[in-house]
Order: sequence, then C-alpha cells, then structure tokens
Amino acid sequence: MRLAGTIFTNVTKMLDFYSQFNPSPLSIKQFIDFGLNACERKSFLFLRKELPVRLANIMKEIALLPENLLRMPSVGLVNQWYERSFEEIIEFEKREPEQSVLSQFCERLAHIRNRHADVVQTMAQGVLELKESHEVDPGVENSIQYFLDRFYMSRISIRMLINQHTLLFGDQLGAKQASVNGMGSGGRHIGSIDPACDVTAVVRDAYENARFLCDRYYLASPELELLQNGVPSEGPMPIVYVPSHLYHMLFELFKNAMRAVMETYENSPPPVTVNIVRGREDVSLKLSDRGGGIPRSVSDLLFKYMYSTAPQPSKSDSHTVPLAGYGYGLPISRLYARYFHGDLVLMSCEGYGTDAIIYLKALSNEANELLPIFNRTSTKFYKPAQVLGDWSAPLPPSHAHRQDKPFLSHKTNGN
Ligand code: P4A
Repeated sequence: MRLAGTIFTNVTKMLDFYSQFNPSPLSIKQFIDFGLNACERKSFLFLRKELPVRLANIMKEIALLPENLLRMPSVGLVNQWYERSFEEIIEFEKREPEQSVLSQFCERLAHIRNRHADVVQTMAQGVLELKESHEVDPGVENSIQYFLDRFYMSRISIRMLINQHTLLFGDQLGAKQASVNGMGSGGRHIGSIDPACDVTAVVRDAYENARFLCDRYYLASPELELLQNGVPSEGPMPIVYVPSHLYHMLFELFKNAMRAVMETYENSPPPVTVNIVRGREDVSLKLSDRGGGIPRSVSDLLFKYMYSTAPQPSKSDSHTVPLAGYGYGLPISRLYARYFHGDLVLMSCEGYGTDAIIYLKALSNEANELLPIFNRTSTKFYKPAQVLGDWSAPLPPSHAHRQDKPFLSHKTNGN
C-alpha cells in the first residue's frame, strides 16, 4: 500500500516535470539529416527526453477530459497504456548509453509501439460507450473534437519518432521493414521517409487497393484518370515525404470517391480524376469525382469524431461491409496532412460531385511537425462555457430530423 502510493506520487511528479517542456518539432529535412549523420547514442539521448515530453504533454490533456468520458472503460484502458509506456521510457533517464542499454531501448520502443497499436479503435470505442450511456451536449462534443485532434496528432508524432529510431538502429527485423515500408523501392529510404517519394506511384497503389475493395462490393469500379498540371500524367512526381502517410490519405479518399460514384451510377461509372501539381510552396493533389456530392451541412460533419463514431459491423457481416464510411478515416487523414504542415480539404458541389485536395509542403525544410502543446490556452478548451452567439441562429437543417431517409445511411442500417 505504501509502496503503491510512493510509485503513484513519483510518476505524477515526473509527469508534472516533463509536461513543463514544449515538444521540439522536427522538419522532414531534420529527420533526414539526423538519419544520415546521427548515431544511435545521439538518437537515444534525444528520445529519452523528447518521448516523455510528448507523452506527458498529451497525458495532461487526457486528465482534463470530461469526467463522463474518462470513466468509460476503453478510455481508462488507453490511459493505462500511456502511463505504463511513460514509466517504461523514463526508466532510461539515468542510464549510461552503452550498447546493451541502446539495444534494450530499441526493444522497449518496439514493445510500446505494439502496446499502442489499437489506440484509435479503443478510443473510438470509448466515445461510443459515452454516446450510448450519456446525452452529449455540444460543449462536450467540441471538447472531445478538440482533444481527439490533438491526441491523435500526438500519437502520429510519437510513432514517427519511434519508427525512425527503430528502423534506423533496430536489428534485421527493422531493416527488413524499411524496404517493405516504401513500396519496395530499394535502399534510398531513411527510416520511414523516402527522399524521392513518387507521388504518382503512391496514387496508383492507393487507387488499385481501393478499387479491389470496390470491385468486391459493387462488382464494378470507376477508372483512374491521372493528370499532372491538368494534362495526362507522364513520368514521376518526386517529393520528400513519408509514403505510408500519403498512402493512408489517398486510400481513404479513393474509398470515399468510389463509394459515392458507385452509389450514384448503376453502370458506366465516370472516372475519378487525380490532378497532381507542383507549386513553389505546395505539391497539391486534387481528387475529383462525380459521385453526386454532399451538402455543405454534411461536409463539416465528415470530420467530426462524434459523428463518425458508429458501431463496427460484426465480423460475420464482413461481406456486406460498405467500402467507406466507418471509423475515423477522414479526420485522421487530415491530421496526417497537417502533421507536416499540409492540409486536406473537401469541396463538394451537391448534385454533382466532390473535390478532395491534399496539400503537401513542397520543401522538406518547411515540412515541420505540427505538435499539440499543453499550456493555459489548451486547458481552457476543456471547460466548455456557454457561449452566446453573435450571429443569427440558423434553422436546424431539414435533414437533421428526417427519420425515413438519412443522408448517410450507414448509422441506421447496421443492425
Ligand atoms: N457523396 N460524395 C461523397 C460521399 C457522398 C464524398 C460520401 C455520399 C459520404 C460519406 C462517406 C463516403 C462518401 C466523396 C469524396 C470524399 C468524401 C465524400 O472524399 O465523393 O463515408 C463517410
């Protein structure tokens, strides 16, 4: 009992200590320079401070979540994973950076990465538990949106650090992963970064994999029309980037576009067009579909966690699982884009189709990590005050109360 109390206060103290530091964002260029020049020891010394700082910053925000949500079993589980991982990393605080310690550190990081593999799913489950047990008011919903954006961004950044370290300095297993990671293009990768990531190849790969699912569900699929600067694509479009992040965003957007197109056209579905353009600041990818589009009142909802949270269809129904629409695909894809100071936006013309644009920083020294910082400003977002609107209140959108035919059917037909 006394021992448990002592450990509790120690970890709490360490959390307070590390949460006082701001995370140090790195640019893609710095990740590369580090990967090319730095030794394992230097990486270890950086991470044994930076990882606890990033963990502590976000753990402080977990503690501020609405009490209702904190009490949900799944949220408690995630919280425990973070506490355990934080403790396991600060164990290295005072250890000498000798080879055995470095190897142990690598193994520890891989172990932590596995522990946190299902965080997104488990957190979604927690939100579902809350929705099913409590009435969620708009203030709480806003706090949850604010938190989950920051929480998942923090997670993306922590996994990036862990992946870089284990891929660069891990054993054979890590080295093998590196070559698989970037779509089989040999030895040029630096951890998870491809300094010559061919955007057109990632687009084709994501398209093919989405099309495979589309064919299985609809027995047909739209073609891909690939353009560069508006004319049929010839040759590669290289960018310094993390191919797996770009793939994640594109796969999500292709699934959405294909679903919209296939639900709109019985036969001869029009193609999905991807136009890739390199500007001075940005490389932009615009995916255009003629899937009928969505009203503006819905396009914002697609990025809301509370709205996207629906029970997963049961395993036995897997042959009827729709192509897209479950889970946090869009909000998390947008976080991947924003992580290196890009963005992801939807522009839809209801009655025609949707454009989705991914913006990526064209220059690797401008592609800095975007990281949540725990401070007084962030704290106040968790105390939702009643705000008086200073614009006339809208009438509720007509579809909000329509019971017979919801705009997106997946939440009511999944029984
Ligand atoms: N029209 N357009 C889109 C969707 C519809 C769309 C859609 C019905 C809505 C929800 C969904 C998947 C598709 C699109 C491209 C996009 C996003 C939405 O990137 O054509 O799953 C939640």
